[in-house]
Amino acid sequence: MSKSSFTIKKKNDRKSLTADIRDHVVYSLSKEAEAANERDMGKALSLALRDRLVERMIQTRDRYRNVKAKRMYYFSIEYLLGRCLGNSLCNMELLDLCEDIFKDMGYDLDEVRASERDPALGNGGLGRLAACFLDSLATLDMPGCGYGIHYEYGLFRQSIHDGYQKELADYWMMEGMPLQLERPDQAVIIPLYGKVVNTVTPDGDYLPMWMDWDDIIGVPYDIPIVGYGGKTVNYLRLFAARASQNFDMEIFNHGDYIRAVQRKVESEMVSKVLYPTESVSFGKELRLVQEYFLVACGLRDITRRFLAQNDDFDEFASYVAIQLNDTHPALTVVELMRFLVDEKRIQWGKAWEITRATCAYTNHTLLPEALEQWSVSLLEKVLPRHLQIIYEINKRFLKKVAAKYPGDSEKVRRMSLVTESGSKKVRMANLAVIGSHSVNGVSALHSKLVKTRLFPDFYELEPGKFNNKTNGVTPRRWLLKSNPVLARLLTDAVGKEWITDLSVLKRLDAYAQDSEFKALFMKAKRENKVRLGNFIHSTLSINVSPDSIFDIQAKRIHEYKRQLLNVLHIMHMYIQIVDHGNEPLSPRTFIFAGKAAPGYWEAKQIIKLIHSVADVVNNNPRTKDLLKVAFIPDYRVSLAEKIIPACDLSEQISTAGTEASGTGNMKFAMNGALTIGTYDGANIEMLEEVGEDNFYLFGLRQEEVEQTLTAHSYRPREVYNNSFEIRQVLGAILENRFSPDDHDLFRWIVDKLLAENEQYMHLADFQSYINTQGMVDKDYASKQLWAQKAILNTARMGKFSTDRTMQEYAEGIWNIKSIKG
Ligand code: 26Q
Repeated sequence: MSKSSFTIKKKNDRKSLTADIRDHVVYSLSKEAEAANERDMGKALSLALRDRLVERMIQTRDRYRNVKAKRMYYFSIEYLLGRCLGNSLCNMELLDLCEDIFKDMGYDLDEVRASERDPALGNGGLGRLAACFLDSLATLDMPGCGYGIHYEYGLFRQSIHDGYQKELADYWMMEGMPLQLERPDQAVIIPLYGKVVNTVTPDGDYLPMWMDWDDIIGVPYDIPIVGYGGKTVNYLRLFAARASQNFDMEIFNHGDYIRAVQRKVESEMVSKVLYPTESVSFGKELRLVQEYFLVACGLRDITRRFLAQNDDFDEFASYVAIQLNDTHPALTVVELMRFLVDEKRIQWGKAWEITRATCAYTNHTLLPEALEQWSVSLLEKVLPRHLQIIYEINKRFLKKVAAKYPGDSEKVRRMSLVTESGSKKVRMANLAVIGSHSVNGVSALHSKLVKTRLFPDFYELEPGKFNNKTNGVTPRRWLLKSNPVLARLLTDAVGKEWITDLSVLKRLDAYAQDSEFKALFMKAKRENKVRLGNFIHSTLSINVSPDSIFDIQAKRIHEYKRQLLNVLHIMHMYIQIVDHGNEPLSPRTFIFAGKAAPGYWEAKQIIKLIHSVADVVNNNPRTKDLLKVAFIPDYRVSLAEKIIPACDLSEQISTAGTEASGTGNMKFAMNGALTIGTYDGANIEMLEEVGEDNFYLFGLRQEEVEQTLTAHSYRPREVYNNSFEIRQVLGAILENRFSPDDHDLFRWIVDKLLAENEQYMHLADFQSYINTQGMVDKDYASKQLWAQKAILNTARMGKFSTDRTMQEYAEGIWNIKSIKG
C-alpha cells in the first residue's frame, strides 16, 4: 500500500544520539565540546532531536499522501505551546536516555531544559487548548496541523513592583528556536489595501478586479509536533510577515527611497506582537491585518497542497477541513469565497456550498464585549474586495431569512452580518456561523448557552449544526511530563496504558480505600508541594509549609473569574483569627498566579490587592503560621507545570454562566487536587464524573444568575445588611486594614461590590463560598478522607483528555481518520 521509499536513518540509541549531539555542538554551534554551556547543549540536543523529528515528519507526510487522506487545518491566532524540548523528548520516550547521556557528558538535563524560553504565543485558555489539540491529533495519528502567526514578541512577561504589575517585552526568539524549520521556499504573497475596479469579461460577465494592492510575504516556520510513541509527526505552521519587493511601489517610483524602505519595515509589523487581551474587541487596524494575514497565508498553503493532488475544487471539502478557533480567523469564509469565485471562476452557489462544507467554528466566550466587530470603513480600506463579498453573502442570506419569516424585520436586523447601530460594523460571529457547517461550544453548559443566549435566531434556522465538544487537556504534558512522581505511581498501579487512554485510570477507584496507596499518593503530592514551596521561597522569600493546604487560583486575572471572591475569603479568615480567635483546623497557603491585560485597570488593582493582603497576613504574628498568601509572578505554561502538581484545592469560582469551559480545572483535578467550584463551564461535567462527595460545589446556578440579572433584582446592599461576615470584611477594607499606607486605595472595590449592576454577583455567592471553604477545612483535617477524595479525582478525569475531544471532533465535524503506519 505504501509507496514511501523514505527510510529513517537517525537511530535513537545512546551511541548515535551522543555522536549527533557532539556533531551539532561543533558544526551547528561552532563551539568546542569543552566550551559548551547548558544552553548550547540544549540547542545541540534540540537539533539532534529535530533531525529525527524531520525524518518522521516526512514519513508522516508520505503516509497521508499515499492514502490521499482528508486533512484538518486548525486556524488559530494563538498557540500557547510551552517549552518544546522536554515535551518532544517525552513523547519520543527519550527522556531517560537523554538524561543519562547528559549525565555522562557532565550536564544536568533538567537545567538544560529549564534554559528554554516558553514560546508564549497565546493569552490563555484558547491558545493552550490549541496546543493540547495538536498533541492529541499527533498521538492519534490523525492528519491535523495547526496554522498561526509567528509573532516576534509573545505575551508580555509580568514583573511585580510594589505590588503592581509591570509588563516587559517577551522576545522569545532571543536564543533562537532550534526545533523550528524555516521554509522560505513555501512563502506566500498576501495582497492588502488597494481598490476594486468593476469590469466585465469578454463574455459579458461581471468581473470585479482588486487592484493597486500592496503586498506582504508570509514566510512559514514549522514546529514539529510529535505524538506519543513517536510514530506520527505533524506540524504547527506559523507565518512571519516579511516586506515584499513590491510593497508600496508608488513611493519607490516617486524616488522617496527612505520613506519607501520605512513602509517596508512597517509592513513587517504584522507579525511583530501578540495582542495581550482576552476579552475586549477594540477594532485596531493592525489586529485586522493580523487576522487576515493568518487566513490568507493558511488558505494559500492549503490550496497549493490540494492542487498538488487534485484539480477539481468540487471535492475540496472531501479533502480539507478548516476549524476556526473562535472568530479571529472568521475571514476564512470570505477569503475562500474570493478565491473560488474570483480566481477559480466557480459559481457563487457552488462556492458557497464548498466553503460551508469546509469551515467549522468553535465559540470560546460568552462575554458580549469579546464579540468581534469590524467597522465597515476599516474593512473597506484594508480589504475592499472582501467587504463586497461580505455584502453579497449578507444580501443572499437575508433574502432567505426574510422569505422564511415574512414581515419579521427585527429578525432580519438581528441576523444581519452588518449592524447599523451607530457606525456600520460587521459581526464576525454571525459571519462564522453562517459560513460554517458546524458551530460548537466547549462544554455542555456553554454549548447550551451558545444556542439560547448567543445565537438563538441562527439556532432556530439551522438547529442541526449546533453541537458540543467538551474541552480536554493532554495527559502527556499535564501529567506524564509535569508530574513524574505521580505518573510513576500511576504506571505502577495500572500500567502505562493510561498515557494514551486516560479512562484506564478508572482502575484506581479500587485503590482509593487502600491505605498503602493513599500514603504513596499523598507522599507524591507532598514532594510536589515541597518543590513548589522551595520555588516560592527562592523567588518571593516567603516561607510556606508543605503541611498547609495549598489553595491555588492560577489563571488570567478577570472580574468574571472572581479572584476577588477568593481574596474576600482570605480577609474573612484573617478577621476570624485576629478579631475572634477562631483558628482553622489546618493552616493554608493561598497561591495566586495570572496576568492582567495591560489596559484592564480593575484586574491590575486586584493584583495590587492580593499583594497588599499578603503583606498584612504574612506578617501578622497572629496569622503568619496559619495563613500565607503568595502571588507567583509571570504565570506561563512552564510555571503552571510546577504549580499544578502541588495543589490541594483548585479554585474554579467564576460566576455561573461566564466561564465557557475552563481547562485549568481539569489539569488540577487530574493531578489530584480537589475543586472548590461553581456550577459553571466544564466544572459541571467534572462534578458529574467525580461525584458530589469529591467536589466542593457552591454558589448560584446559571439560571438563577440570569434571572436575577435580567430582572435587575440583585440587591447587594441587602445581602450586606443581612451578613455580619460581609460587613466585617468590607468594613476592614474601608478601615484600610489592608492598605495602611495608602488610604482609600481599595474603596472602589467596596463601591463596586455594593452596586446593583455588579454583574458577577460576588456578594450573592459569598456566604455559600465561605461555608464550603469551612467544609474543606474540616475534610482536610482527616488525612484518610482527603487522600481518598484526591485519588478519586485523578481516577475519574478520563473524560477530560483531549484524545477524547479530538476523537469527537474527528468523527462529528471533520470526518478525518487515523492514518497509522
Ligand atoms: C478578541 C478581539 C480582539 C482582540 C482579542 C480578542 C480575544 C482574544 C483571545 C478574545 C478572546 C480570546 C480568548 C478567549 C479564551 O481564551 N477563552 C477561553 O477558552 C478556553 C478554551 O475553550 C475556555 O476553557 C475558557 O473558558 C475560555 O475563557
